[in-house]
Amino acid sequence: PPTIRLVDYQQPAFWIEKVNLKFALHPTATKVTSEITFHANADRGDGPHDLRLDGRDLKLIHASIDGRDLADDEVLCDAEGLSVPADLVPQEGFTWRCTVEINPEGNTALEGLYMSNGMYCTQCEAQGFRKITYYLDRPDVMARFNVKIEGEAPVLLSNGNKINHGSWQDPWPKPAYLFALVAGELEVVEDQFTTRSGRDVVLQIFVRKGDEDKCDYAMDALKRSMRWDEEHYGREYDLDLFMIVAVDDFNMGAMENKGLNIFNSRLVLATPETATDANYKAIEAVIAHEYFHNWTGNRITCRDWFQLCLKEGLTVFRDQKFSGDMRSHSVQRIEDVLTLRARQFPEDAGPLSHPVRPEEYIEINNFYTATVYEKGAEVIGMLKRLVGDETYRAACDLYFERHDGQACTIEDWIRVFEDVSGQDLTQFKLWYQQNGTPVVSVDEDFSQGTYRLTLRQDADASGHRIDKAAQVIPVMTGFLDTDGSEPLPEQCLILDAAEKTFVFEGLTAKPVVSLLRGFSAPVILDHTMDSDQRMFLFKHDSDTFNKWEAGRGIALDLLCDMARGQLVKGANFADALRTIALDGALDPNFRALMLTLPSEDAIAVHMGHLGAVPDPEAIHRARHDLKKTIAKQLASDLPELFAAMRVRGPYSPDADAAGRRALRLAALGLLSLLDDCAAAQDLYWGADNMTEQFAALSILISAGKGADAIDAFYKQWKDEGLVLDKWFAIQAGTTPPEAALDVVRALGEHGDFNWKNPNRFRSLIGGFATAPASFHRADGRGYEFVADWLIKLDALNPQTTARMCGVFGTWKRYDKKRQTLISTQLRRIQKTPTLSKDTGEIIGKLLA
Ligand code: B3K
Ligand code: ZN
Repeated sequence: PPTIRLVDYQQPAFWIEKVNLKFALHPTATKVTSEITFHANADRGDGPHDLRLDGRDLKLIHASIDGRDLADDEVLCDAEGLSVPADLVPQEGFTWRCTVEINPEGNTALEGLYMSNGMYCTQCEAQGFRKITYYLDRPDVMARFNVKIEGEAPVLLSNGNKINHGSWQDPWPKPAYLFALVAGELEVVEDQFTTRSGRDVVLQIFVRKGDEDKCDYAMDALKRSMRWDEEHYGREYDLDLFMIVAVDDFNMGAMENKGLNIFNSRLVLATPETATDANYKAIEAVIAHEYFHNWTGNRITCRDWFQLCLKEGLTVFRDQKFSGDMRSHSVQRIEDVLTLRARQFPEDAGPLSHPVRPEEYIEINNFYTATVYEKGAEVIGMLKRLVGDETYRAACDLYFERHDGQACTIEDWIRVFEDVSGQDLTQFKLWYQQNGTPVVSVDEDFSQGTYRLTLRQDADASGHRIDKAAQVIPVMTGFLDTDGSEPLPEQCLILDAAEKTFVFEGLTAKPVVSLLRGFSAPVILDHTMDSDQRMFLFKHDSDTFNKWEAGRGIALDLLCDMARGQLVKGANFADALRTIALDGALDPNFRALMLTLPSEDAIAVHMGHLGAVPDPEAIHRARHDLKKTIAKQLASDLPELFAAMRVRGPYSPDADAAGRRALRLAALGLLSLLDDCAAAQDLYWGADNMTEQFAALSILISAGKGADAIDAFYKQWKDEGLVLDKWFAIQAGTTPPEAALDVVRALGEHGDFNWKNPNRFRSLIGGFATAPASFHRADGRGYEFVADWLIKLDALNPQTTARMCGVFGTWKRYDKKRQTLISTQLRRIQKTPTLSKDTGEIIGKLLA
């Protein structure tokens, strides 16, 4: 398959003004008739041009240009589309009509038009529209769509305004990737919203019968998102109708189709009994994310797919700030950084590393990555910090004003910031162009009242950054005296050279420096501190992020030493942790985060930084042992903490209640190491909400005491697909490593393991592959098991398969024996005769 390159971008030879689509729905033989008005692209100035349209898996029935039917030999079809020779194409403009036949039921890739549980639905981003009809399937071609749907179903939906049953008109020009169609027997939950300029908008959530009572939270989150975007970005909704549809078979989380968002049902449906606090939080974030795309993505879209971060990085940044406003900014920041470090840092340090704006791809679906999304959001955060809040808002205003209705590039985005701020952002732009995570190292010197702080930026251990130019790194910095007071105001140091020294005068003693407060840049901070310094910051830093970070640093050092077989005393740490856990002045959610030890994967990464080869089994044991040390230190406090954090009254998913539950359950996790899971058993059998029921189940399973609860849980929830996903995932992810493979093998045979459903597949296979000590078992059987499933799924669903191949992304960090076992499996996958281009690209990179 060919490599597509950013430098090769060229505008299309023709633009599209208008599209009329007619769908005659049939499960295996849907007929799609399109009437497309093309006109010449005056900017091209070359030609004459063939008409070249994208199309895949389409059966062409009939085609005409300006009413003249084209003969078979006048249309040249191939695997990627069709061409009509230039001499048959009126170059100034023409109307193309064609009818194709497609098979929604046979579409297991879930891209284009497909069926999920008897309902028709679409997924067109990035290049699914070409599986619906022949088209210029590229985001810079924006057109007005009219849609007519003929079918039996009582609900027939498409984008824009409803003209009558099955007939839709979208007044806003859009690229084909934002097209959507839904048809089926669906129930609707309705509400309304009045925009600040007085437009009444009908809000509808479509679900399967029986799920109507699970939409309250999503609806509420939608209304809060709409208000937030008005207040914080001045963005109003622009149609009279906003629809969300929940579907069970979906490759990703959700999709921002114009006026008709389609969601994985796990990100819409929630009741206290079936959804956890984490589920509620994710629903709120993703509802907001997709809604925010209406301006950052839809009204202003991407010129080409290399610019994906233009909409995704910005929209993630927006949804993170929204969640922070709804909940707690300090907790949100810690969680966002945890995600970044868990997903993006390893990606950037391994064979799948790419810049926030990639310069080449084989399959664009492989580039919906943590780098484009999460690092893309970090880049926006830095930009905002560098220009200041007011300038940021003014630049965004200018962006919306200048580029509304256009398909844009990162250059357009940077330019509004340059125009508004007067700053030259050429160097800043390197964040979009250079891959790898910068490492910032630190030197300090203090003499006669003068404190010198030298910051350096370097290549990371993976070597990706060798020979790269220095980037602009904002380092928020605080200074502490030995009594915890701050002798200097916090400041943002700008490291924009390979090395820079910052000088501070008039200090009476060497300060304890608190660097990279709030995680002000996505870098690895290499700041050698002894444990006393760390402990000092852990106790005294006024920046909650760095307070947390200091505690985490201590824990990581301890865990690494333990995993390397050293005898360590965690008592000091456990004692400091105890003070924080019991500090009623601190947010319970923050205290819960503090009590949660770094993940096994994070420990492996840290060992890598220290030059050690991680042993997944030793890490698993070390983590367990440190937990036990902490539990013992807190022994007398835990029952009380557990009881005190109980939330009385009816369940509410709000941040306060969720934070208390998080702390309560963290306490329970520790307590269960001392009381033989007695309290966890009680909670499991008495729980009245899924958050507590599921947490208790997880504790019981990881202690090897879950048998009864596992059975009961299944019986209780076997008819609730989303809860059953949890049942598969928790067993795959928390069964003790010795037993995990047998358990997932058996679950793979379970009657409810519908592996064609992406949620179910991810629950079981993904759940197992992200439990390091199970997946990386020394005999390599974990790798073999996962590879078997990936090969099987690839034949049906390349997108979900390729994404899950990422679980092998960190393979080079392990020992030679494991590396050999993994590469054997990767080669086996690669040899699959029918291997998809999606999976082929990822495996090729992993093996390169
Ligand atoms: N834009 C979609 C993602 C599409 C993924 C295509 N493989 C959802 C989102 O980011 O909001
Ligand atoms: Zn998005």
